[in-house]
Amino acid sequence: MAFAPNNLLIQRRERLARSRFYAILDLSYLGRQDPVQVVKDMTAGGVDIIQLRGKNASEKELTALCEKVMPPIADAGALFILNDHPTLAAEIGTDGAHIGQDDGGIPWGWSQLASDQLLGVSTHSVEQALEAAKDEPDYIGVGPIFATPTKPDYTPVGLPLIGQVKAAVKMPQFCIGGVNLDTLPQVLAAGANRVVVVSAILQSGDVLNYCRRVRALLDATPGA
Ligand code: TZP
Ligand code: MG
Repeated sequence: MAFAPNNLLIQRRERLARSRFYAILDLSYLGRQDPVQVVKDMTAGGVDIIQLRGKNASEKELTALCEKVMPPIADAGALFILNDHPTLAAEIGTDGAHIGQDDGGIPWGWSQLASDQLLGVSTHSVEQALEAAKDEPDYIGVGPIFATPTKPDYTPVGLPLIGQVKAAVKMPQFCIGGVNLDTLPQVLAAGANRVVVVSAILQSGDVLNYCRRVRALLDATPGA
């Protein structure tokens, strides 16, 4: 970023640097679950960052949902990121926004956000990670590691990309796509330090217990 980081941005970056467990409140998996209870269970279960992802939701719906889930997330000391809508994220005052490769680019993302907000970007190859690194987002997503119904149009990148991206760029990287309790040991063994879990949590039937078990596996594998 071109300007000097302010205190809130520094604090958010410090919290991001300590974060290893990122969960997504993806509205396509929420069903009849209460979003406020879900985020409370996620944070009680050890989630560090929660993203709201509502591909079919209007800005009005997203705003209303943010207003509901932000207080319990903040009370629990977790970070809250809005997917796809940095302009709205700035209006609402989230901790940050996440954009994909087709969303207008990292400089555009920064231009929409307030100076104290975080920006993350999805990457799907070493080349994209290196390209993203030039614009210094706060973190990157790396994946989808495995095939996933949450992103059905994407070809899985496979476990080897984890080590390749880790060697290529230094910013925090969150491995995503098909990460669940069964696959997490392989993802960690491949060198991942930070992971994102979506459908496995929301389809588990017990968000608190599922998150606790993911957290326990992460804690048993010290971050590199
Ligand atoms: N970006 C890459 S894979 C993915 C996103 C948003 C979805 C991951 O979801 P799941 O259900 O944890 O496989
Ligand atoms: Mg997007």
